[in-house]
Amino acid sequence: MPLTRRDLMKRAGAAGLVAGLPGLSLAQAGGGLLQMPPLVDATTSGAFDLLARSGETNFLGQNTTTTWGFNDQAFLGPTLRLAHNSLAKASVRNSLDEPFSLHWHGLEIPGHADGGPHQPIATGATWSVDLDINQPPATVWYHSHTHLRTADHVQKGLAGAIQLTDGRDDERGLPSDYGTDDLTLVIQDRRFDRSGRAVYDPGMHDRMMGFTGDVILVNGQFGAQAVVPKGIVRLRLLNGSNARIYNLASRAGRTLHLVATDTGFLDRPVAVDRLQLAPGERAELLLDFSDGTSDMLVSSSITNGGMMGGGMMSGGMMGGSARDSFDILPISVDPSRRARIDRIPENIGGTMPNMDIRGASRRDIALQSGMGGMFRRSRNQHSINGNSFEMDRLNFSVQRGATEIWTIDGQNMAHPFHVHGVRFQVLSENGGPVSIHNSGWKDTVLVNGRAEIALRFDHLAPASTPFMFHCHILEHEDGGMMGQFSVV
Ligand SMILES: [Cu+2]
Repeated sequence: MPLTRRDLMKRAGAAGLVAGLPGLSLAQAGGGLLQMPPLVDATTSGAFDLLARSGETNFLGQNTTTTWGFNDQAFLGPTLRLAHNSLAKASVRNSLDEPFSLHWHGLEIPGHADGGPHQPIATGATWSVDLDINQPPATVWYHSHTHLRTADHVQKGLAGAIQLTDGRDDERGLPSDYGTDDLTLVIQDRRFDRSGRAVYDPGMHDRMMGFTGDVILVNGQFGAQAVVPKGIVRLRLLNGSNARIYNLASRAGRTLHLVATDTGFLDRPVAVDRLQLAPGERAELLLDFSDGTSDMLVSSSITNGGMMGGGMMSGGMMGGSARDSFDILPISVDPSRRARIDRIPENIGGTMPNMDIRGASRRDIALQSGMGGMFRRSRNQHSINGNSFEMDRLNFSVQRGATEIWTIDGQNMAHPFHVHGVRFQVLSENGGPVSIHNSGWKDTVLVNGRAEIALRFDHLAPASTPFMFHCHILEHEDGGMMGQFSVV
């Protein structure tokens, strides 16, 4: 008789560490079939509602955790499908007992619609906002961006995926049947106590390095298995973790065909054998399951070394105790179903970034978590250019239509750097060429050393609702590694 998930969780509870059980693979965990978040298709209606609510979630078959979600979900929110060039009327209601703001991560819209920390939605209130969307198709997302509370809120579940579509994926030869050959995968890590409750209690080390967990959830599920048709399958990956960087690969050695980065399609698929995905980043992959054999999406060892790690991210295990290789998602093939797409397309037709940077002004951005911060009384251990984030201080202002080149300097450890209101081009990494996964349009880039990016500011953001730029390790963001600028 196969082990049930409950059996395994009981054992895991005894061991105190679910994912730490020797030999426990997700394929054995029996977490059921992977569920997609419910799809809210607003491409026709041009309107959608999100109701933030509290609920109970049983992640591991033991005790439940009080979590937050949207609409019918106790944890996370629906996938929103929006037209890439449309006006979408959003209505966000707060039935939680504390305020939150909701940021549309990757949407290129004006500051007044951006949902940053200056736009909290009070308990019982509704935020109605018009999202005037005009940008290439992409997988973007929404999440809490609440002053000092983003890390806690995203852990609780205030996040979800958004598909920006132009309805032309058939022409591109891309799978687009939601939940069948087109899977949305929200990847997050969590810590659990012995009773199976998710815990978020960041200590000093977590606030310095970012909070990571030893259990990986996909769409809020642990141990669930995806079943796909024979043929080409599209994975829309969203790293919704607070701090963990994944280094994704196929255990069976399948080629990963990268077709999209954060904010747009590539011109053609690029074959890679692994894909780095940092917090806040998205990527779309095609995998070929024509041969009918099963697989496991895994994340191999990757440690954000930080101050103890010699200043750079390392491929090896650091410090001895860190466990950072994971099974992410077992994928098996239903041989009775044939996928609509049976070969990897040669072209996708996306526009690769090639910004005109003549005359662009330059700006230096230093991401800092000073040694001194560890010992200061201040909550703000992190800063940018020497300043921890303050709600009432604008860091700078740029002219609408201006193009700038920013040099981002990430000291001590790798930081995923995100800018609101724009998509950007990565020009160089550590003075050299740009890695493949950063070659398309981006809104978040993992800066491991130094990176140069080019940005053009097309949307207005007044000083009252400015755009944020920050590290997407959420403990760093809340700890002050964030700034804000207006576009006038
Ligand atoms: Cu950071």
